[in-house]
Amino acid sequence: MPALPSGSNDLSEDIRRYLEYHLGRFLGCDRFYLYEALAYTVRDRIMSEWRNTWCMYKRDGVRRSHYLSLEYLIGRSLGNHLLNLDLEEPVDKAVKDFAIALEEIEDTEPDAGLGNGGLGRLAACFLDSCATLGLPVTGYGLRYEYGMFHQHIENGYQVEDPDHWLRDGHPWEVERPEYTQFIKFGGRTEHFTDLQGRPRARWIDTEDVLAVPYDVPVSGYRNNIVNTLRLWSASATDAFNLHEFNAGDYADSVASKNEAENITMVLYPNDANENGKELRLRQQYFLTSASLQDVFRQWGDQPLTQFAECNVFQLNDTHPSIAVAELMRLLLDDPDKRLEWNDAWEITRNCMAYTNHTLLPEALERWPVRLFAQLLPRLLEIIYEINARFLADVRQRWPGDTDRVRRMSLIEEGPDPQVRMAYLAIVGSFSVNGVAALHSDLLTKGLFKDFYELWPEKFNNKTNGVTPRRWLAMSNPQLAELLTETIGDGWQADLGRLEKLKPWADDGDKNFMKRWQEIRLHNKRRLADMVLALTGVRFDPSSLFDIQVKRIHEYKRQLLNVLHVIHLYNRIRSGDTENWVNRCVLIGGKAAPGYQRAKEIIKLINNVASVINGDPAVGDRLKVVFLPNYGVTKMMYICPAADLSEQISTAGKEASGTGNMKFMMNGSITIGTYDGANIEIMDAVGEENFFLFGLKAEEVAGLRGRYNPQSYIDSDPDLAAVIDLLESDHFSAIEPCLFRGIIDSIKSPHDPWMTLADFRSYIDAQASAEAAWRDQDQWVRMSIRNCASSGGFSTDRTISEYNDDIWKLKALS
Ligand code: IMK
Repeated sequence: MPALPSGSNDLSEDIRRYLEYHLGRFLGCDRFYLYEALAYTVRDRIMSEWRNTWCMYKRDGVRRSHYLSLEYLIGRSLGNHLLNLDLEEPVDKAVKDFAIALEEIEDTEPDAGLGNGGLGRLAACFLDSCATLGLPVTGYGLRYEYGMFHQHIENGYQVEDPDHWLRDGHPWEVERPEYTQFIKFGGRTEHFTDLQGRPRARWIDTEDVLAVPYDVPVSGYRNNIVNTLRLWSASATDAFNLHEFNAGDYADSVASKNEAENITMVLYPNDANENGKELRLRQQYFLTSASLQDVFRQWGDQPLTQFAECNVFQLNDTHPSIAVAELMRLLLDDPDKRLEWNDAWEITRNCMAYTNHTLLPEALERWPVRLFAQLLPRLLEIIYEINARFLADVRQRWPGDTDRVRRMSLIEEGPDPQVRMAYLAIVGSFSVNGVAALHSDLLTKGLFKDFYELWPEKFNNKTNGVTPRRWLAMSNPQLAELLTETIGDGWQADLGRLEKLKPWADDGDKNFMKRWQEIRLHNKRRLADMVLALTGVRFDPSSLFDIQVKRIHEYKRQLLNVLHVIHLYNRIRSGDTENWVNRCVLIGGKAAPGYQRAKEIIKLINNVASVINGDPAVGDRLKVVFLPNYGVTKMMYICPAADLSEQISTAGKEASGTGNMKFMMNGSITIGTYDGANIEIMDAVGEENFFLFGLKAEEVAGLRGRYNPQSYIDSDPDLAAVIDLLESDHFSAIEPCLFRGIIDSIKSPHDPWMTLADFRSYIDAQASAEAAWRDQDQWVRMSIRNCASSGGFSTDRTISEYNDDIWKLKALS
């Protein structure tokens, strides 16, 4: 299959052909059709390498990895492929024939928002790095009809709108109905003896659903590799319909079709909170079973004894952890497999690897046993058997330690017994990793202590990263150009080379520093335009841009940011403005629709913003906005324009963070707590190029039970003034007491996030940031040093570590 020509004339001809002959549109049509025609034109240029790559991976004996994730936060694809295939220039030229700028076409592509936040975006960055490193890794996920909801703000409150991203078609996917799988739900199990006289189980009377795969290409950076993301879509089986249709109940039959197709209808919009809905468990099993069956389909009739040598499954958190039991089921029950328990268990334990992404105990998944019994009866039997054998080992290792047995059981006993999914994942895996050094360490000391004592060799760390193709080359094209001019090409796929920038900061090269600053100013103007368009608030690009964008969650402490904003406002009001640094504060992020407190926090931010922005005494000294509908594409405009990156979670709560890395890579300076990957960021760049504040994780833990927020208020007049202003309804004049709940929560001795404990040290760190800002030369050097030290936060490094320690795949580039 020959590659297609990619000169600008060839491209232009193809775009026209798609537009007129395929889409039936003409010049002057809606821009979206130009995007579609261009996307098909580019996709054509991917096809032959896609097929070659797939053929290489399919050869017998090639060890492969399968990344199982309920979320992939992909964002836009066109620009990413143009960069990877080196097509930016010819396409830029080709679209001129259509009297439109490439950027305008790119702007019509909707984000593929099949994820909530960091966990989903990490999966997308991982796929990018796997392709760039030429590793045989396939992503498996769900093709949600509705992705992450769109957020708009009404009267200061979040309102959710459905994201029907597939409505106008998705040009990057290829449907492959020939690889459809059957997925079972419900029914009952039956035990029998097979012809060899061995006990066997069958799962029968099930209601089956079809899983139809859609493949999305994942191109590597200029290496002719194209990996695959396979997304499953649920569809009713014909048999299922026919049955009721023949019985004469047409309406019921259509209704049951809906029930089946509901499975992949919508992404659950919860990030690091529990949810517990039956449909979510259906989604998890649907993804897992379809993907495992698909891997066995490809395995064909090769001997199962070699299966574990050639396959590894990486579980993105516990969401697909039912894979442990499902792999056992397939190996035990499938008529063409029928292994003995021990052989099946040996394979399973050698195939599965689990990544944990949270330290919040309340976010650990548990499913009611009764739900399992109803929905997945055969899997529950297998989980019981795994548990029985596992607990026998625990008893043998710690005789008489019944409390330990109770603690480690896969089943949490009680009035409504629960399956502990994280424990199932640990018991069934050969590797368990956290996502930053502190997080991995805390897992072995806290949540998973008992398991660490049993199997210390399973536990390891893989610090997260972000792909520098999207988060530097694409997001910050001007800086990318300066980098290439200064240190040469090649940093895009070897980010450690950014180190070579350090002398330019140390020598204080005037010309280089001037260009650095000009580029940052340009990026800030671009962001200011977006802020103005979306909020009506004018940001002065010469101000300090202070930015916190991430999901709204109490542990991430957007509230601490707000307290600082109110403190600045108080200073302006009291005339304490000597040496003032003008500041634009931007906060953005979505709240889970069921998370009331997070939604109140959004309302508070908006109310504080409107009071401050509307106060003529404030002027340009302080601007505050809540930026609506934060997502992947917004971040591409935001991270190159931030001066200060707010990473202010309660220490010991943010597993890693990845926004922190995007900001650093683009030359922002972090103000942050000693938490997650912040610690590694600070180690890489040096404490003098980072604004550190707040309690350490062990201090937070030590304070628990003795935390007395009132004492901080009593001893800190600035904090007292902030709380007074909040309590005076200054920001809720027309709705008195609107923020009572929030205020009470931070004043409570039981506040798990200990916001007031860090107030003073946060205010001081903000003051240090202002002092640094006043010396612009110094600030620019710090900015350069942050970018120069960010090489370790490329997912190329992360994925290399996954490969060296866990997957052990051979690169095929
Ligand atoms: C996030 C963590 O909160 C981040 O700290 C981390 O950087 C990111 O994952 C990538 O590792 C969603 C989650 C989660 C746990 C459960 C659910 N952890 C993260 N997102 C549902």
